[in-house]
Amino acid sequence: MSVELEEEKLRDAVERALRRARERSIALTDAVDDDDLVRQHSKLMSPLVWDLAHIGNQEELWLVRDVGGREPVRIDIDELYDAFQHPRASRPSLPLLGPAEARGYVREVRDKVLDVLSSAKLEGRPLVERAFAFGMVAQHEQQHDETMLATHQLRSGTPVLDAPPPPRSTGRRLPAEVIVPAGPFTMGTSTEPWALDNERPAHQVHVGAFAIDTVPVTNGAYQRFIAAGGYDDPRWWHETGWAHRIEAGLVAPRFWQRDGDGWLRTRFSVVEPVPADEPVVHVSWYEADAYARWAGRRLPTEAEWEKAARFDPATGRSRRFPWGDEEPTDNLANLGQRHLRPAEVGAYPAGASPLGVHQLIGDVWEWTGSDLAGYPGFAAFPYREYSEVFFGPEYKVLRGGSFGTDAVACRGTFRNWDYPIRRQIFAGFRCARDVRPDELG
Ligand code: AVJ
Ligand code: FE
Repeated sequence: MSVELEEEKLRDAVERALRRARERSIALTDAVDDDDLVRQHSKLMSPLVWDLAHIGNQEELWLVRDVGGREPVRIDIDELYDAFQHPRASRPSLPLLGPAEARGYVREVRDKVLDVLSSAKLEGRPLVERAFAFGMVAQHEQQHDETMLATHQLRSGTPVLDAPPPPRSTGRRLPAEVIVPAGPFTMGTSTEPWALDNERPAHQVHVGAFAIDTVPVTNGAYQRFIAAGGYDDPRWWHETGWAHRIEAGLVAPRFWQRDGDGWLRTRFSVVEPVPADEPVVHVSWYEADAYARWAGRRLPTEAEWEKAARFDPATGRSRRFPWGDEEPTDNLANLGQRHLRPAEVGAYPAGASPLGVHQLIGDVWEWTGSDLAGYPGFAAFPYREYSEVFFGPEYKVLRGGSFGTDAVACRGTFRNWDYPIRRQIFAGFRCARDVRPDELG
């Protein structure tokens, strides 16, 4: 392929990613009235109208001013939309752009960006190499779209979002777990064009033999933990987790309520029975950790999760995704807010990894046992506040993306993080365990 043609394809891919993100931002903000847009639905979240203008402001900073070298659109509002200046809880009291202003602002920025895209050099400096800055901005918008979806889940009122149900399980019986033999594998990436700084560089990691669940832990399995008194027995809980469980009065995943002997959940304002075969969602790291200990298991480390997802024993290579190097399609993973819930376990056989681990990508974010840290050779790029300032023991890593995550912000190397008490994100988990040498055959 000629260089010109390749570059044209790259510009088209950028434009599609930006347009897809914007369609979603508009759908999520047009779904509610203005009053709802400016209201804070939870102390944990920004008003939706803050997310919208913040998306535009980041796009302006990186693509209009830096890449494009153009005049600022609104230099006066940078401080309002700097996530480090104002904690989420204080954002409703700021003199924010109103709904109409915010919509006008993001439109104006986007018009300039499409113009910048038509002539920007896509090589020469790291920020623009293979359109990195554009990819970063599309991912940023989609990350906030997932955050806005979580805000919708926290919102009370009449239902406003709707989507077709995900595919059902094939019903084929799967083994409970998969054994991953000991040995090195390549973790992270140095070649993925739009990978963020914390996914880099690629490096060899030696991982001991372990077993990992074929599918995420289901609501049905999680209900057995509850029924067995799992929330009342400190033996299963991390010390800090037990203190939190008592203080916060945790008895079940967030959004669940008892219904006789069973459970109901509220999902985007609809109350429905908890489906036994779907991955559990809206649990904290502490709850996941306690469940695993109760089950005689543990959470996988981040390296174990990534090896289960990417390692191909036939070639020794690490793939971009469990199924191979091709971008996700509808039959491979439940991503992109096409369905507003996780799919039953066993619903995506084509998306399994070479070792036979299912639904690693999509459905629910998966808590790992690991703290967020930089890989050996980590270099903050293009700003320390994307990830470096969060490195340390306060944050636990999540992997794999959820039904609310867009494909542009999800791959085998992608890393997410949150505090171990958080439950508003679309997070579940799967378990792992050490294996004895005699199990390796
Ligand atoms: C990587 C999802 C933890 O939402 O705080 C958005 C992504 N960074 N704007 C977050 C992010 C800056 C980030 N997470
Ligand atoms: Fe942001």
